[in-house]
Amino acid sequence: MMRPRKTMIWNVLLLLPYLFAHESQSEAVITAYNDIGLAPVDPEIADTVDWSRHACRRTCRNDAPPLDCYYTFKLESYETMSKACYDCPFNITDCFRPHCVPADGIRRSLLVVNRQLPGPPIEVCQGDMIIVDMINMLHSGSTTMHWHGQHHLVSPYMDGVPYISQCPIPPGGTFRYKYIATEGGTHFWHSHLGFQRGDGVFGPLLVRVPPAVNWHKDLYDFDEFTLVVADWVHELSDSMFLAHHHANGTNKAPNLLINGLGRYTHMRDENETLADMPVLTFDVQPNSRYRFRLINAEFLNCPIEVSVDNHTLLVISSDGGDIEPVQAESLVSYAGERFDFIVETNQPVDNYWMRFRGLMDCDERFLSAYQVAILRYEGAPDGNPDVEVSYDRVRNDSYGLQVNALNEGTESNNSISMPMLNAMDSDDASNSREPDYQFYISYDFYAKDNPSFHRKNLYGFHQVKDHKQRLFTPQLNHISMKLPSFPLLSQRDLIQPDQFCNSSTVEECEKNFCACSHVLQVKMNSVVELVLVDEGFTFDANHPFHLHGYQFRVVAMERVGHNITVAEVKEMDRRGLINRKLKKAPLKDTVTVPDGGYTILRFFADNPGYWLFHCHIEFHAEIGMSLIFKVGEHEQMLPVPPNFPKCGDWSRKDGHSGADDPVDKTYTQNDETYVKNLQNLRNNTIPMIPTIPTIPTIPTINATRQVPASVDLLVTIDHLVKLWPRFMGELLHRRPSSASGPSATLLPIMLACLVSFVVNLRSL
Ligand SMILES: *[C@@H]1O[C@H](CO)[C@@H](O)[C@H](O)[C@H]1NC(C)=O
Ligand SMILES: *[C@@H]1O[C@H](CO)[C@@H](O)[C@H](O)[C@H]1NC(C)=O
Ligand SMILES: *[C@@H]1O[C@H](CO)[C@@H](O)[C@H](O)[C@H]1NC(C)=O
Ligand SMILES: *[C@@H]1O[C@H](CO)[C@@H](O)[C@H](O)[C@H]1NC(C)=O
Ligand SMILES: *[C@@H]1O[C@H](CO)[C@@H](O)[C@H](O)[C@H]1NC(C)=O
Ligand SMILES: *[C@@H]1O[C@H](CO)[C@@H](O)[C@H](O)[C@H]1NC(C)=O
Ligand SMILES: *[C@@H]1O[C@H](CO)[C@@H](O)[C@H](O)[C@H]1NC(C)=O
Ligand SMILES: *[C@@H]1O[C@H](CO)[C@@H](O)[C@H](O)[C@H]1NC(C)=O
Ligand SMILES: *[C@@H]1O[C@H](CO)[C@@H](O)[C@H](O)[C@H]1NC(C)=O
Ligand SMILES: *[C@@H]1O[C@H](CO)[C@@H](O)[C@H](O)[C@H]1NC(C)=O
Ligand SMILES: [Cu+2]
Repeated sequence: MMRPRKTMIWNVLLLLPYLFAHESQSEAVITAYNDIGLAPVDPEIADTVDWSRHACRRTCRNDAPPLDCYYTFKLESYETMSKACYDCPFNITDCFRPHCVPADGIRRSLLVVNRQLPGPPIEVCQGDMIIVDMINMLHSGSTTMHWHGQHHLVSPYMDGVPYISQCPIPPGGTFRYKYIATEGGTHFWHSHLGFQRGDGVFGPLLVRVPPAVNWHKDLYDFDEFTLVVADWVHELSDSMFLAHHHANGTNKAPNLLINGLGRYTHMRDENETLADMPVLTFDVQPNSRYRFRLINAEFLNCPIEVSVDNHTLLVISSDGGDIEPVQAESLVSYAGERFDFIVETNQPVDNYWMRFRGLMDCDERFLSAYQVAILRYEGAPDGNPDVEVSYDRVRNDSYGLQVNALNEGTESNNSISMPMLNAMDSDDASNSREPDYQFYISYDFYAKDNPSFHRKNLYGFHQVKDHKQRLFTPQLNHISMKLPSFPLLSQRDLIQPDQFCNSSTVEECEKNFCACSHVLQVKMNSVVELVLVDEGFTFDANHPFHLHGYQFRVVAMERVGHNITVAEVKEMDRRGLINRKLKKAPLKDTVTVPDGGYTILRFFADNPGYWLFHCHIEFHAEIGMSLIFKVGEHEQMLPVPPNFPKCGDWSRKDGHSGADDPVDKTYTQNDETYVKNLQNLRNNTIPMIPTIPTIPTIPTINATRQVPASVDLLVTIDHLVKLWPRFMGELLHRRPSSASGPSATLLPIMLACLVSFVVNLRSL
């Protein structure tokens, strides 16, 4: 077995001729449709237009001006295999009728945007303005939309995190998201509220870049294919969550969907005719190279192993950060991650399986969840590949190693872990400066009386005899996140001095259950190192972590043993046993940590604001497996646009909508306050309708390029001056060194920005 590093070098060497051989190829062609979306789209027709024909989906050119790209998203509760599906799957055409959400053929309730699953794709060119009118048509339940992978350098309040960047959008409410697509690459949008992502509220967000800043443009001929993977259960995720957290219900997914399609069981009609649900099929030409953009939109603990029979994957990018290409036999992706890979159709004309195999909670110990898609060469019959397919799969090492394997770090000889990959982008402050802060963030599942699921003396953790019904609580540094009742960023004037906590302000949280607003504060322009430690005592689990507002460098990742403590990791580091690979460390925004091991990240804190850092498994994040980075001081954070929706806690005695109790150790409901409030209500001394966030109008964020019509001229100028270099850096920083001169594409953007900046100054 070759050592991984050698293998990688070998791979890169193999690629060099490849790079040059195709030097003359032009960029991959994306067809421009020029149909819809250059002006706001009427909500009436939002669920009947074909969003994949959006005018912003086009070939990105070096010298083309950016566009304003409009989308109208209607969020609704809905049903799979509804009457819109007619005879699906007995008539396959019917499965693709408008508003038919076939999923895997099992009828269930779900949530959809514009009655499709996945939701409408957003496909733009870097520098475009994305404008999404989010209409919440749920009967009950609020929402927010997060643009996973975008950093919102000049629009932090558009990050879509409830109680951090904005108020939840109430049922019946509308909110206009508006931001510049600065981060090129494969991203996705998804609801950040509750478990809505698990119920279907997600879709692709692809930001293509012009050839001058596209490192790998010569490695592929077509850039048309997106793969959105979802772990699929057969009930609403709310009811699954409740059954698992309060009783003996399962938290394991039985199936996966690829772009909303998949098989589960044979379907049978009234005459016992059998039919299979349709699976995703890619029609390809022989001897071509196809770029696939893989998005892991999952919500449970179900890492996916991806492979294509008889083909290799050339992995070129992850989370929007291009890497030196590596040839892989397969790759593993975790919830929230994206990978771009190229498949070369160099095999005999035939049908081939693309396999998606669930690991961890989806593996053969549980329900063996897997799914397939078909790679169909032109000229191959219209059917399944001849090979039988099942959950089992044999790795073929002659094709290469696996990338990002489960619970394997740089110690592994059988896989290529993230720190072994090399970023295409040049080194920057994040990996060339000594860190100003180092934070250890450790976690496990703890046997604590988390009052949400175990009430002391009633059904305390150890009182419950049926071990299946004992709920271990996942926590970061022994703290469960308790979000405030108002958004920290947009209503920061309400923050109380003692509102935040962290491991240095709390006590005895290893024994007791602690919940509070967990905040780590760093100064602007500091380098931050995070040492994530998965202690690994309780379960063989695995958590992918996502950081908002930034990309980080993955500088180390190792599985040490079945279990490990922070003290042991510190000791290893002191003794020089932890090797940080700083040079060319890959840039990502979501990363896994081996169970019983660590992953070390570094980022340069130049984006001021409150940014969430959390496990991307919804069942974990929603019960507090998250913390917040406060970067910079309030004065350094961008002002909030005028009329930005507000919300908060209406029940305070002092009438001040405000801070939660700093630390909630034992969860004592303040009965006195409650009763008083109730009396107040009865006496009608305070209005019956609390000040819920009503969002009657779309907040008027001025339509000009990037300066919010701000409240304070001085603050705005100050901010722009500070953020300008970073913003330009964002747009420019992926320029390959080989590109000729400064990117011509970006000059118009810069000019547009400058003009709009001046215009805005005038208008203020
Ligand atoms: C299948 O459904 C389509 C409409 O969705 C219809 O045009 C076609 O005739 C149907 N095929 C059969 C065999 O019924
Ligand atoms: C949960 O408990 C019930 C009995 O209370 C039992 O019938 C059922 O099989 C259990 N489910 C699981 C997943 O263990
Ligand atoms: C089932 O068979 C009956 C009798 O042949 C036929 O009338 C009916 O249309 C069939 N149903 C379906 C769904 O094909
Ligand atoms: C794919 O690979 C398998 C195993 O190497 C081989 O048996 C099979 O013939 C190949 N399929 C095609 C269509 O070449
Ligand atoms: C692995 O792939 C090679 C072709 O690259 C093939 O010759 C060999 O039979 C495959 N091995 C297995 C176990 O399929
Ligand atoms: C990897 O290979 C090296 C050298 O052959 C060996 O010392 C090491 O133990 C191997 N690591 C694992 C995890 O097998
Ligand atoms: C911990 O919280 C306290 C109180 O909010 C704060 O002063 C301190 O800076 C925090 N520590 C870190 C590392 O952020
Ligand atoms: C920790 O891991 C070791 C093996 O590496 C095992 O022997 C031990 O039982 C584990 N400890 C706990 C508490 O699980
Ligand atoms: C509400 O009314 C009750 C009598 O109906 C009175 O005792 C109480 O003091 C009132 N509470 C407030 C807050 O005014
Ligand atoms: C945006 O700003 C322009 C001037 O820069 C002004 O004319 C226009 O009314 C503003 N639009 C909104 C929606 O505030
Ligand atoms: Cu987790």
